[in-house]
Amino acid sequence: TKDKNSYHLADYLTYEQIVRFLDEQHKRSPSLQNFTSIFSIGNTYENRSIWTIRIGKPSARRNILMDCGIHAREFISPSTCLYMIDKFIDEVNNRRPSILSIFNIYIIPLLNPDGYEYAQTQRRMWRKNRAPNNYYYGAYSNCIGVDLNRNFGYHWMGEIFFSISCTVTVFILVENGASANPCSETYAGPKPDSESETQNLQKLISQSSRNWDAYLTFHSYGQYWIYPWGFASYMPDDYIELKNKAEIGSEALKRVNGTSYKIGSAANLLYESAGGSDDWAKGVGQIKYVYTVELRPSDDLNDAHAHFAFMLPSTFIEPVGQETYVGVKEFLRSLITS
Ligand code: ING
Ligand code: ZN
Repeated sequence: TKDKNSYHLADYLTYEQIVRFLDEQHKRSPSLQNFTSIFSIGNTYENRSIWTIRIGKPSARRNILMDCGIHAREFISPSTCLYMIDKFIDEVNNRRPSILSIFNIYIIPLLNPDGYEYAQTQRRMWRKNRAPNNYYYGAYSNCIGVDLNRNFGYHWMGEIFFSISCTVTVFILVENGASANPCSETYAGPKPDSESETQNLQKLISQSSRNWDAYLTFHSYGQYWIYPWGFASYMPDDYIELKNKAEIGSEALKRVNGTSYKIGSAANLLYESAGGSDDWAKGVGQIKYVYTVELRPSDDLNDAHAHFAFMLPSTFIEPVGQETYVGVKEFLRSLITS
């Protein structure tokens, strides 16, 4: 029989193909259409809709949020969200929606479509969004784009920035993972929460009556399952619980293809950097289980696939999607009893 998944597994999709894919997924079983809904959380700078799909039984009371594609060049991230959407809808169609009778799962497969489109058509290594940084937008540069994962307003640009207003401090913080220079890859924006992509995600998290059990944001690469904080090297009070659940997820993930993940806080495992969506989701959004998942490949140069970095060939879409889906599902299962 024809593989109904071949359409999206063969290659990395364009924004337009992703929109069509979501629509097709929603229409897959007309009799179960109230299990899914599609809506836009708002527009990007270039006026693209940021599409979101909800999957879950109408009676499901708890809510999970996942996003992909905050960074343009990390193509394996949106493809993994699409893979998971397909698999969660399979569960609905096969009438074994155990997890989906408890959780509504909201998935935003591409938070930064402007950057993604640009990376696909113009410059493969583009990371930021595509907002201009000119006078009218509160910045003074011809360089384009804000790093959305430095723009979130929880300890934005580092906490010391606000408590001690001194040029030297600012300079040190610039070295610390978020930049005040619009030409930098990690430009944090003219002010916290300045970008429409940032604001739209924040609105979904906080302006609704929903409360969220977990927020997972998918990036690449490195094979890390990361919990907060990114802005400082100390841990959240409940980090033991966050660590335990990350272990459950990553161990299940590993059983699929042998892919191993490292677990730790962002600042300890990678580098200190303020303004991430994960820190905001925990610090302001008050979501308990918050993770940044850095997908394949590994960044360990002894690993045969490390050299692919952001350019992971499309043959990896399926194995990465498959193992990530299993890991996420086990993680979600572990939340049911708690
Ligand atoms: N890595 C993340 C980044 O935004 C990170 C790492 C995660 C930093 C969480 C801060 C908080 O730099 C990639 N690959 O984007
Ligand atoms: Zn990233």
